[in-house]
Amino acid sequence: MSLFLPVPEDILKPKVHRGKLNAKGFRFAIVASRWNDFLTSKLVDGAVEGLEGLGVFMVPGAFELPAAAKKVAEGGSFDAVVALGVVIRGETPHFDYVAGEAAKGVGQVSMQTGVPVMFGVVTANTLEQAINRCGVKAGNKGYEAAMSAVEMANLYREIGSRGEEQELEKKAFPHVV
Ligand code: INI
Repeated sequence: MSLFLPVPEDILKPKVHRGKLNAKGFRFAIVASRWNDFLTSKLVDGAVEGLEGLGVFMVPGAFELPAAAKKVAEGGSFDAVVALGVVIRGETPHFDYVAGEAAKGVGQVSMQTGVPVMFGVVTANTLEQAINRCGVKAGNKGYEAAMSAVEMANLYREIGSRGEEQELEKKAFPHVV
């Protein structure tokens, strides 16, 4: 005879939280660079397609994206920020500094502000690679970043409301929690 009670299978399964892809009711900001504008504008078009409640903020180059994203995130008016730009490798190490700072900075802003900031910057070795990632052969990285922003905004809302639920549980059942 088994000493163990049968446990319903679904109790053992962890609940997987995945942000919905529904942009309704959220506000999104796009920060985009003017460098390589003929391509960056395609990323902005792609992102705009997937978002609502939009504010678009232009900066000179990808290097300036993190600072502008931080200002926007700290303003408290937006649920997520999408940073868009195109950096193409040239003959000098300049690419590495610009692309590196943009990537690192965007990540830092996300962590520091608690507002999800997407990295929708195309970093390409050639002009052809960049063109393909701005809506030609390899998708539109602006649209993809926008979808990630929608997913993260939904997920953050869910995580936040789970925290509130737990606070209520603690108040209602202090002897249990
Ligand atoms: N900015 C870009 O967004 N893409 C590039 O390809 C680029 N290149 O090649 O130089 C670029 N440079 C400008 C940089 O982002 C800053 O705006 C500038 O250095 C002033 O801080």
